[in-house]
Amino acid sequence: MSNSASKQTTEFLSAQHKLVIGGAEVGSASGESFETYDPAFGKVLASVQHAKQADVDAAVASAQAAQLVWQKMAPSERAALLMRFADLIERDTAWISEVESLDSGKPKLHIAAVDIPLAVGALRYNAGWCTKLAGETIPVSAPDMHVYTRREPVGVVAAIVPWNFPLCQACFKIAPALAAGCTVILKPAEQTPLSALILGKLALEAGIPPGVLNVLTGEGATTGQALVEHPGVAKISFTGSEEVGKHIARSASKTLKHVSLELGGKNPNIIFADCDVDAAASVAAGAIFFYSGQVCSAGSRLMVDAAVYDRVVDRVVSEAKQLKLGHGLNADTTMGPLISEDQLARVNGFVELSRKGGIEVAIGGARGKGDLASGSFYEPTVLCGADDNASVVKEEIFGPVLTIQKFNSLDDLVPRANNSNFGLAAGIWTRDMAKAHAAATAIQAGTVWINTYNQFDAAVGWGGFKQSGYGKDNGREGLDKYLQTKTVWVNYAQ
Ligand code: TXE
Repeated sequence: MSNSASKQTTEFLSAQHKLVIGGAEVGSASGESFETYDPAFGKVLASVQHAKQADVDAAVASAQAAQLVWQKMAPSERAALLMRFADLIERDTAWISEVESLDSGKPKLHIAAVDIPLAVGALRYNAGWCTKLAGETIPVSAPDMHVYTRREPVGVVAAIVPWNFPLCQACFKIAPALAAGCTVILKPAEQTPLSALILGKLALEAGIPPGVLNVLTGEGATTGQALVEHPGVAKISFTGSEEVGKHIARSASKTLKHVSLELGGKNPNIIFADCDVDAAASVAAGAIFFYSGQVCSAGSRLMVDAAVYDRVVDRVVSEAKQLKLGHGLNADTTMGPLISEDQLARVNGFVELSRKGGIEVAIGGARGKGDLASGSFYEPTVLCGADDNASVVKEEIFGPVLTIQKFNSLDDLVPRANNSNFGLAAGIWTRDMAKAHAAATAIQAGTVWINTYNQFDAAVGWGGFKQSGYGKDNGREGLDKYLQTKTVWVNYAQ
């Protein structure tokens, strides 16, 4: 562990980490555990429990029991508890950011500035909904009938989250689920289990009743799969890979669970010649290199009007040169390591394939040098001249690798921008608002940013089209998926 970690972080890491089930911290029934690493240099951070079927059974039973209490609690009281939960996360921003940085590799300062405010914002936004989950009355043809609807929680939710935004992805799912009156079993990624355990404890400190938020650390194929198959789980809310998302949809269909999937993206970021080109190019660099490109919304395909192509390439390359690769706890680090050596090998594999295919590497294309050479660091990389069917243009690399391509007109651009199985997000840069809206309408993506990129807000739905998945996180739509509607018919002539 880095020397710059605080006392609180050091104490947390050296504590015994257990599962959170029914308000208690318990060891796994099998006694099995696994280690989590600082991805920078692979140093062991902590050992956590490996939850298996018996632990999943216990967590589901506790969530089902707590469901009755939570669902019946006065909505204003539920709201107050979610607000308190948010306050506690905010209170602990400094050391939670350190733990999350050590576990995920991302810069501590980014976590404090981005991840934690998004997590806290999700809880506060959804707290506001607790008191507003109204049904409706429906006029019907039959005489003397009063028909009304109730918005009820779907039941126990399994929130399965990835390693790239462990804390805030968890809150994007926990917050609306709890606001809707559901209880939750949170399964963090095996690479980043620590912040989920902190969330489990803070929820209890906030006064959220035991069993309402349970945390099971473990692997996807065991813990995750057991949750997906468990008949007591009503809904799976998943963010992760396309492959696992499809597998979960198939498995969950056996017990007809509700499923929402946020899978990856290969997002076009489009620069027209009539925009503020330098500003666009500078944001475009941030759009790919933020968290080393391990972001589903990464602007990984930069498509540039031929008239300003050279200028944009120069500017993006110069932005890449200014990034400071380093350990996430260092205050001057602007880009941390990749999550693992495996991820680095995958990213480098794409780049090597491009090199062999004659694609120009304008900058980067190698692992970090000097002191960083023994860690999972990868240089910010810009590839120019790839054709539309190159694997680096088609596939989600999940690393700091940007392709820059030219286009000649809106008509040329749109089919190429849409030439992807994914449809998560897109960026459009132009001062011509008619063109901006025409492009926004034509692009197949769940989110389109115009003259900006990577904007998120708890009030705004987030989720993809096509094979980027279905169901939104955040916003009203993000809440609706944790609710089901019951219709009640009353014969008032009786
Ligand atoms: O994802 P997985 P991985 C993409 C990105 C990345 C690739 C692989 O391209 O390179 O996926 O990442 C749990 N039943 N994204 O392997 O395996 C797992 O334990 C239930 C994009 O890390 O999908 C973890 O908690 N759960 C993405 C979560 O699924 C299972 C973010 C994600 O892991 C399971 C992450 C199973 N059978 C990766 N198997 C995004 N949309 O942001 C695994 N899991």
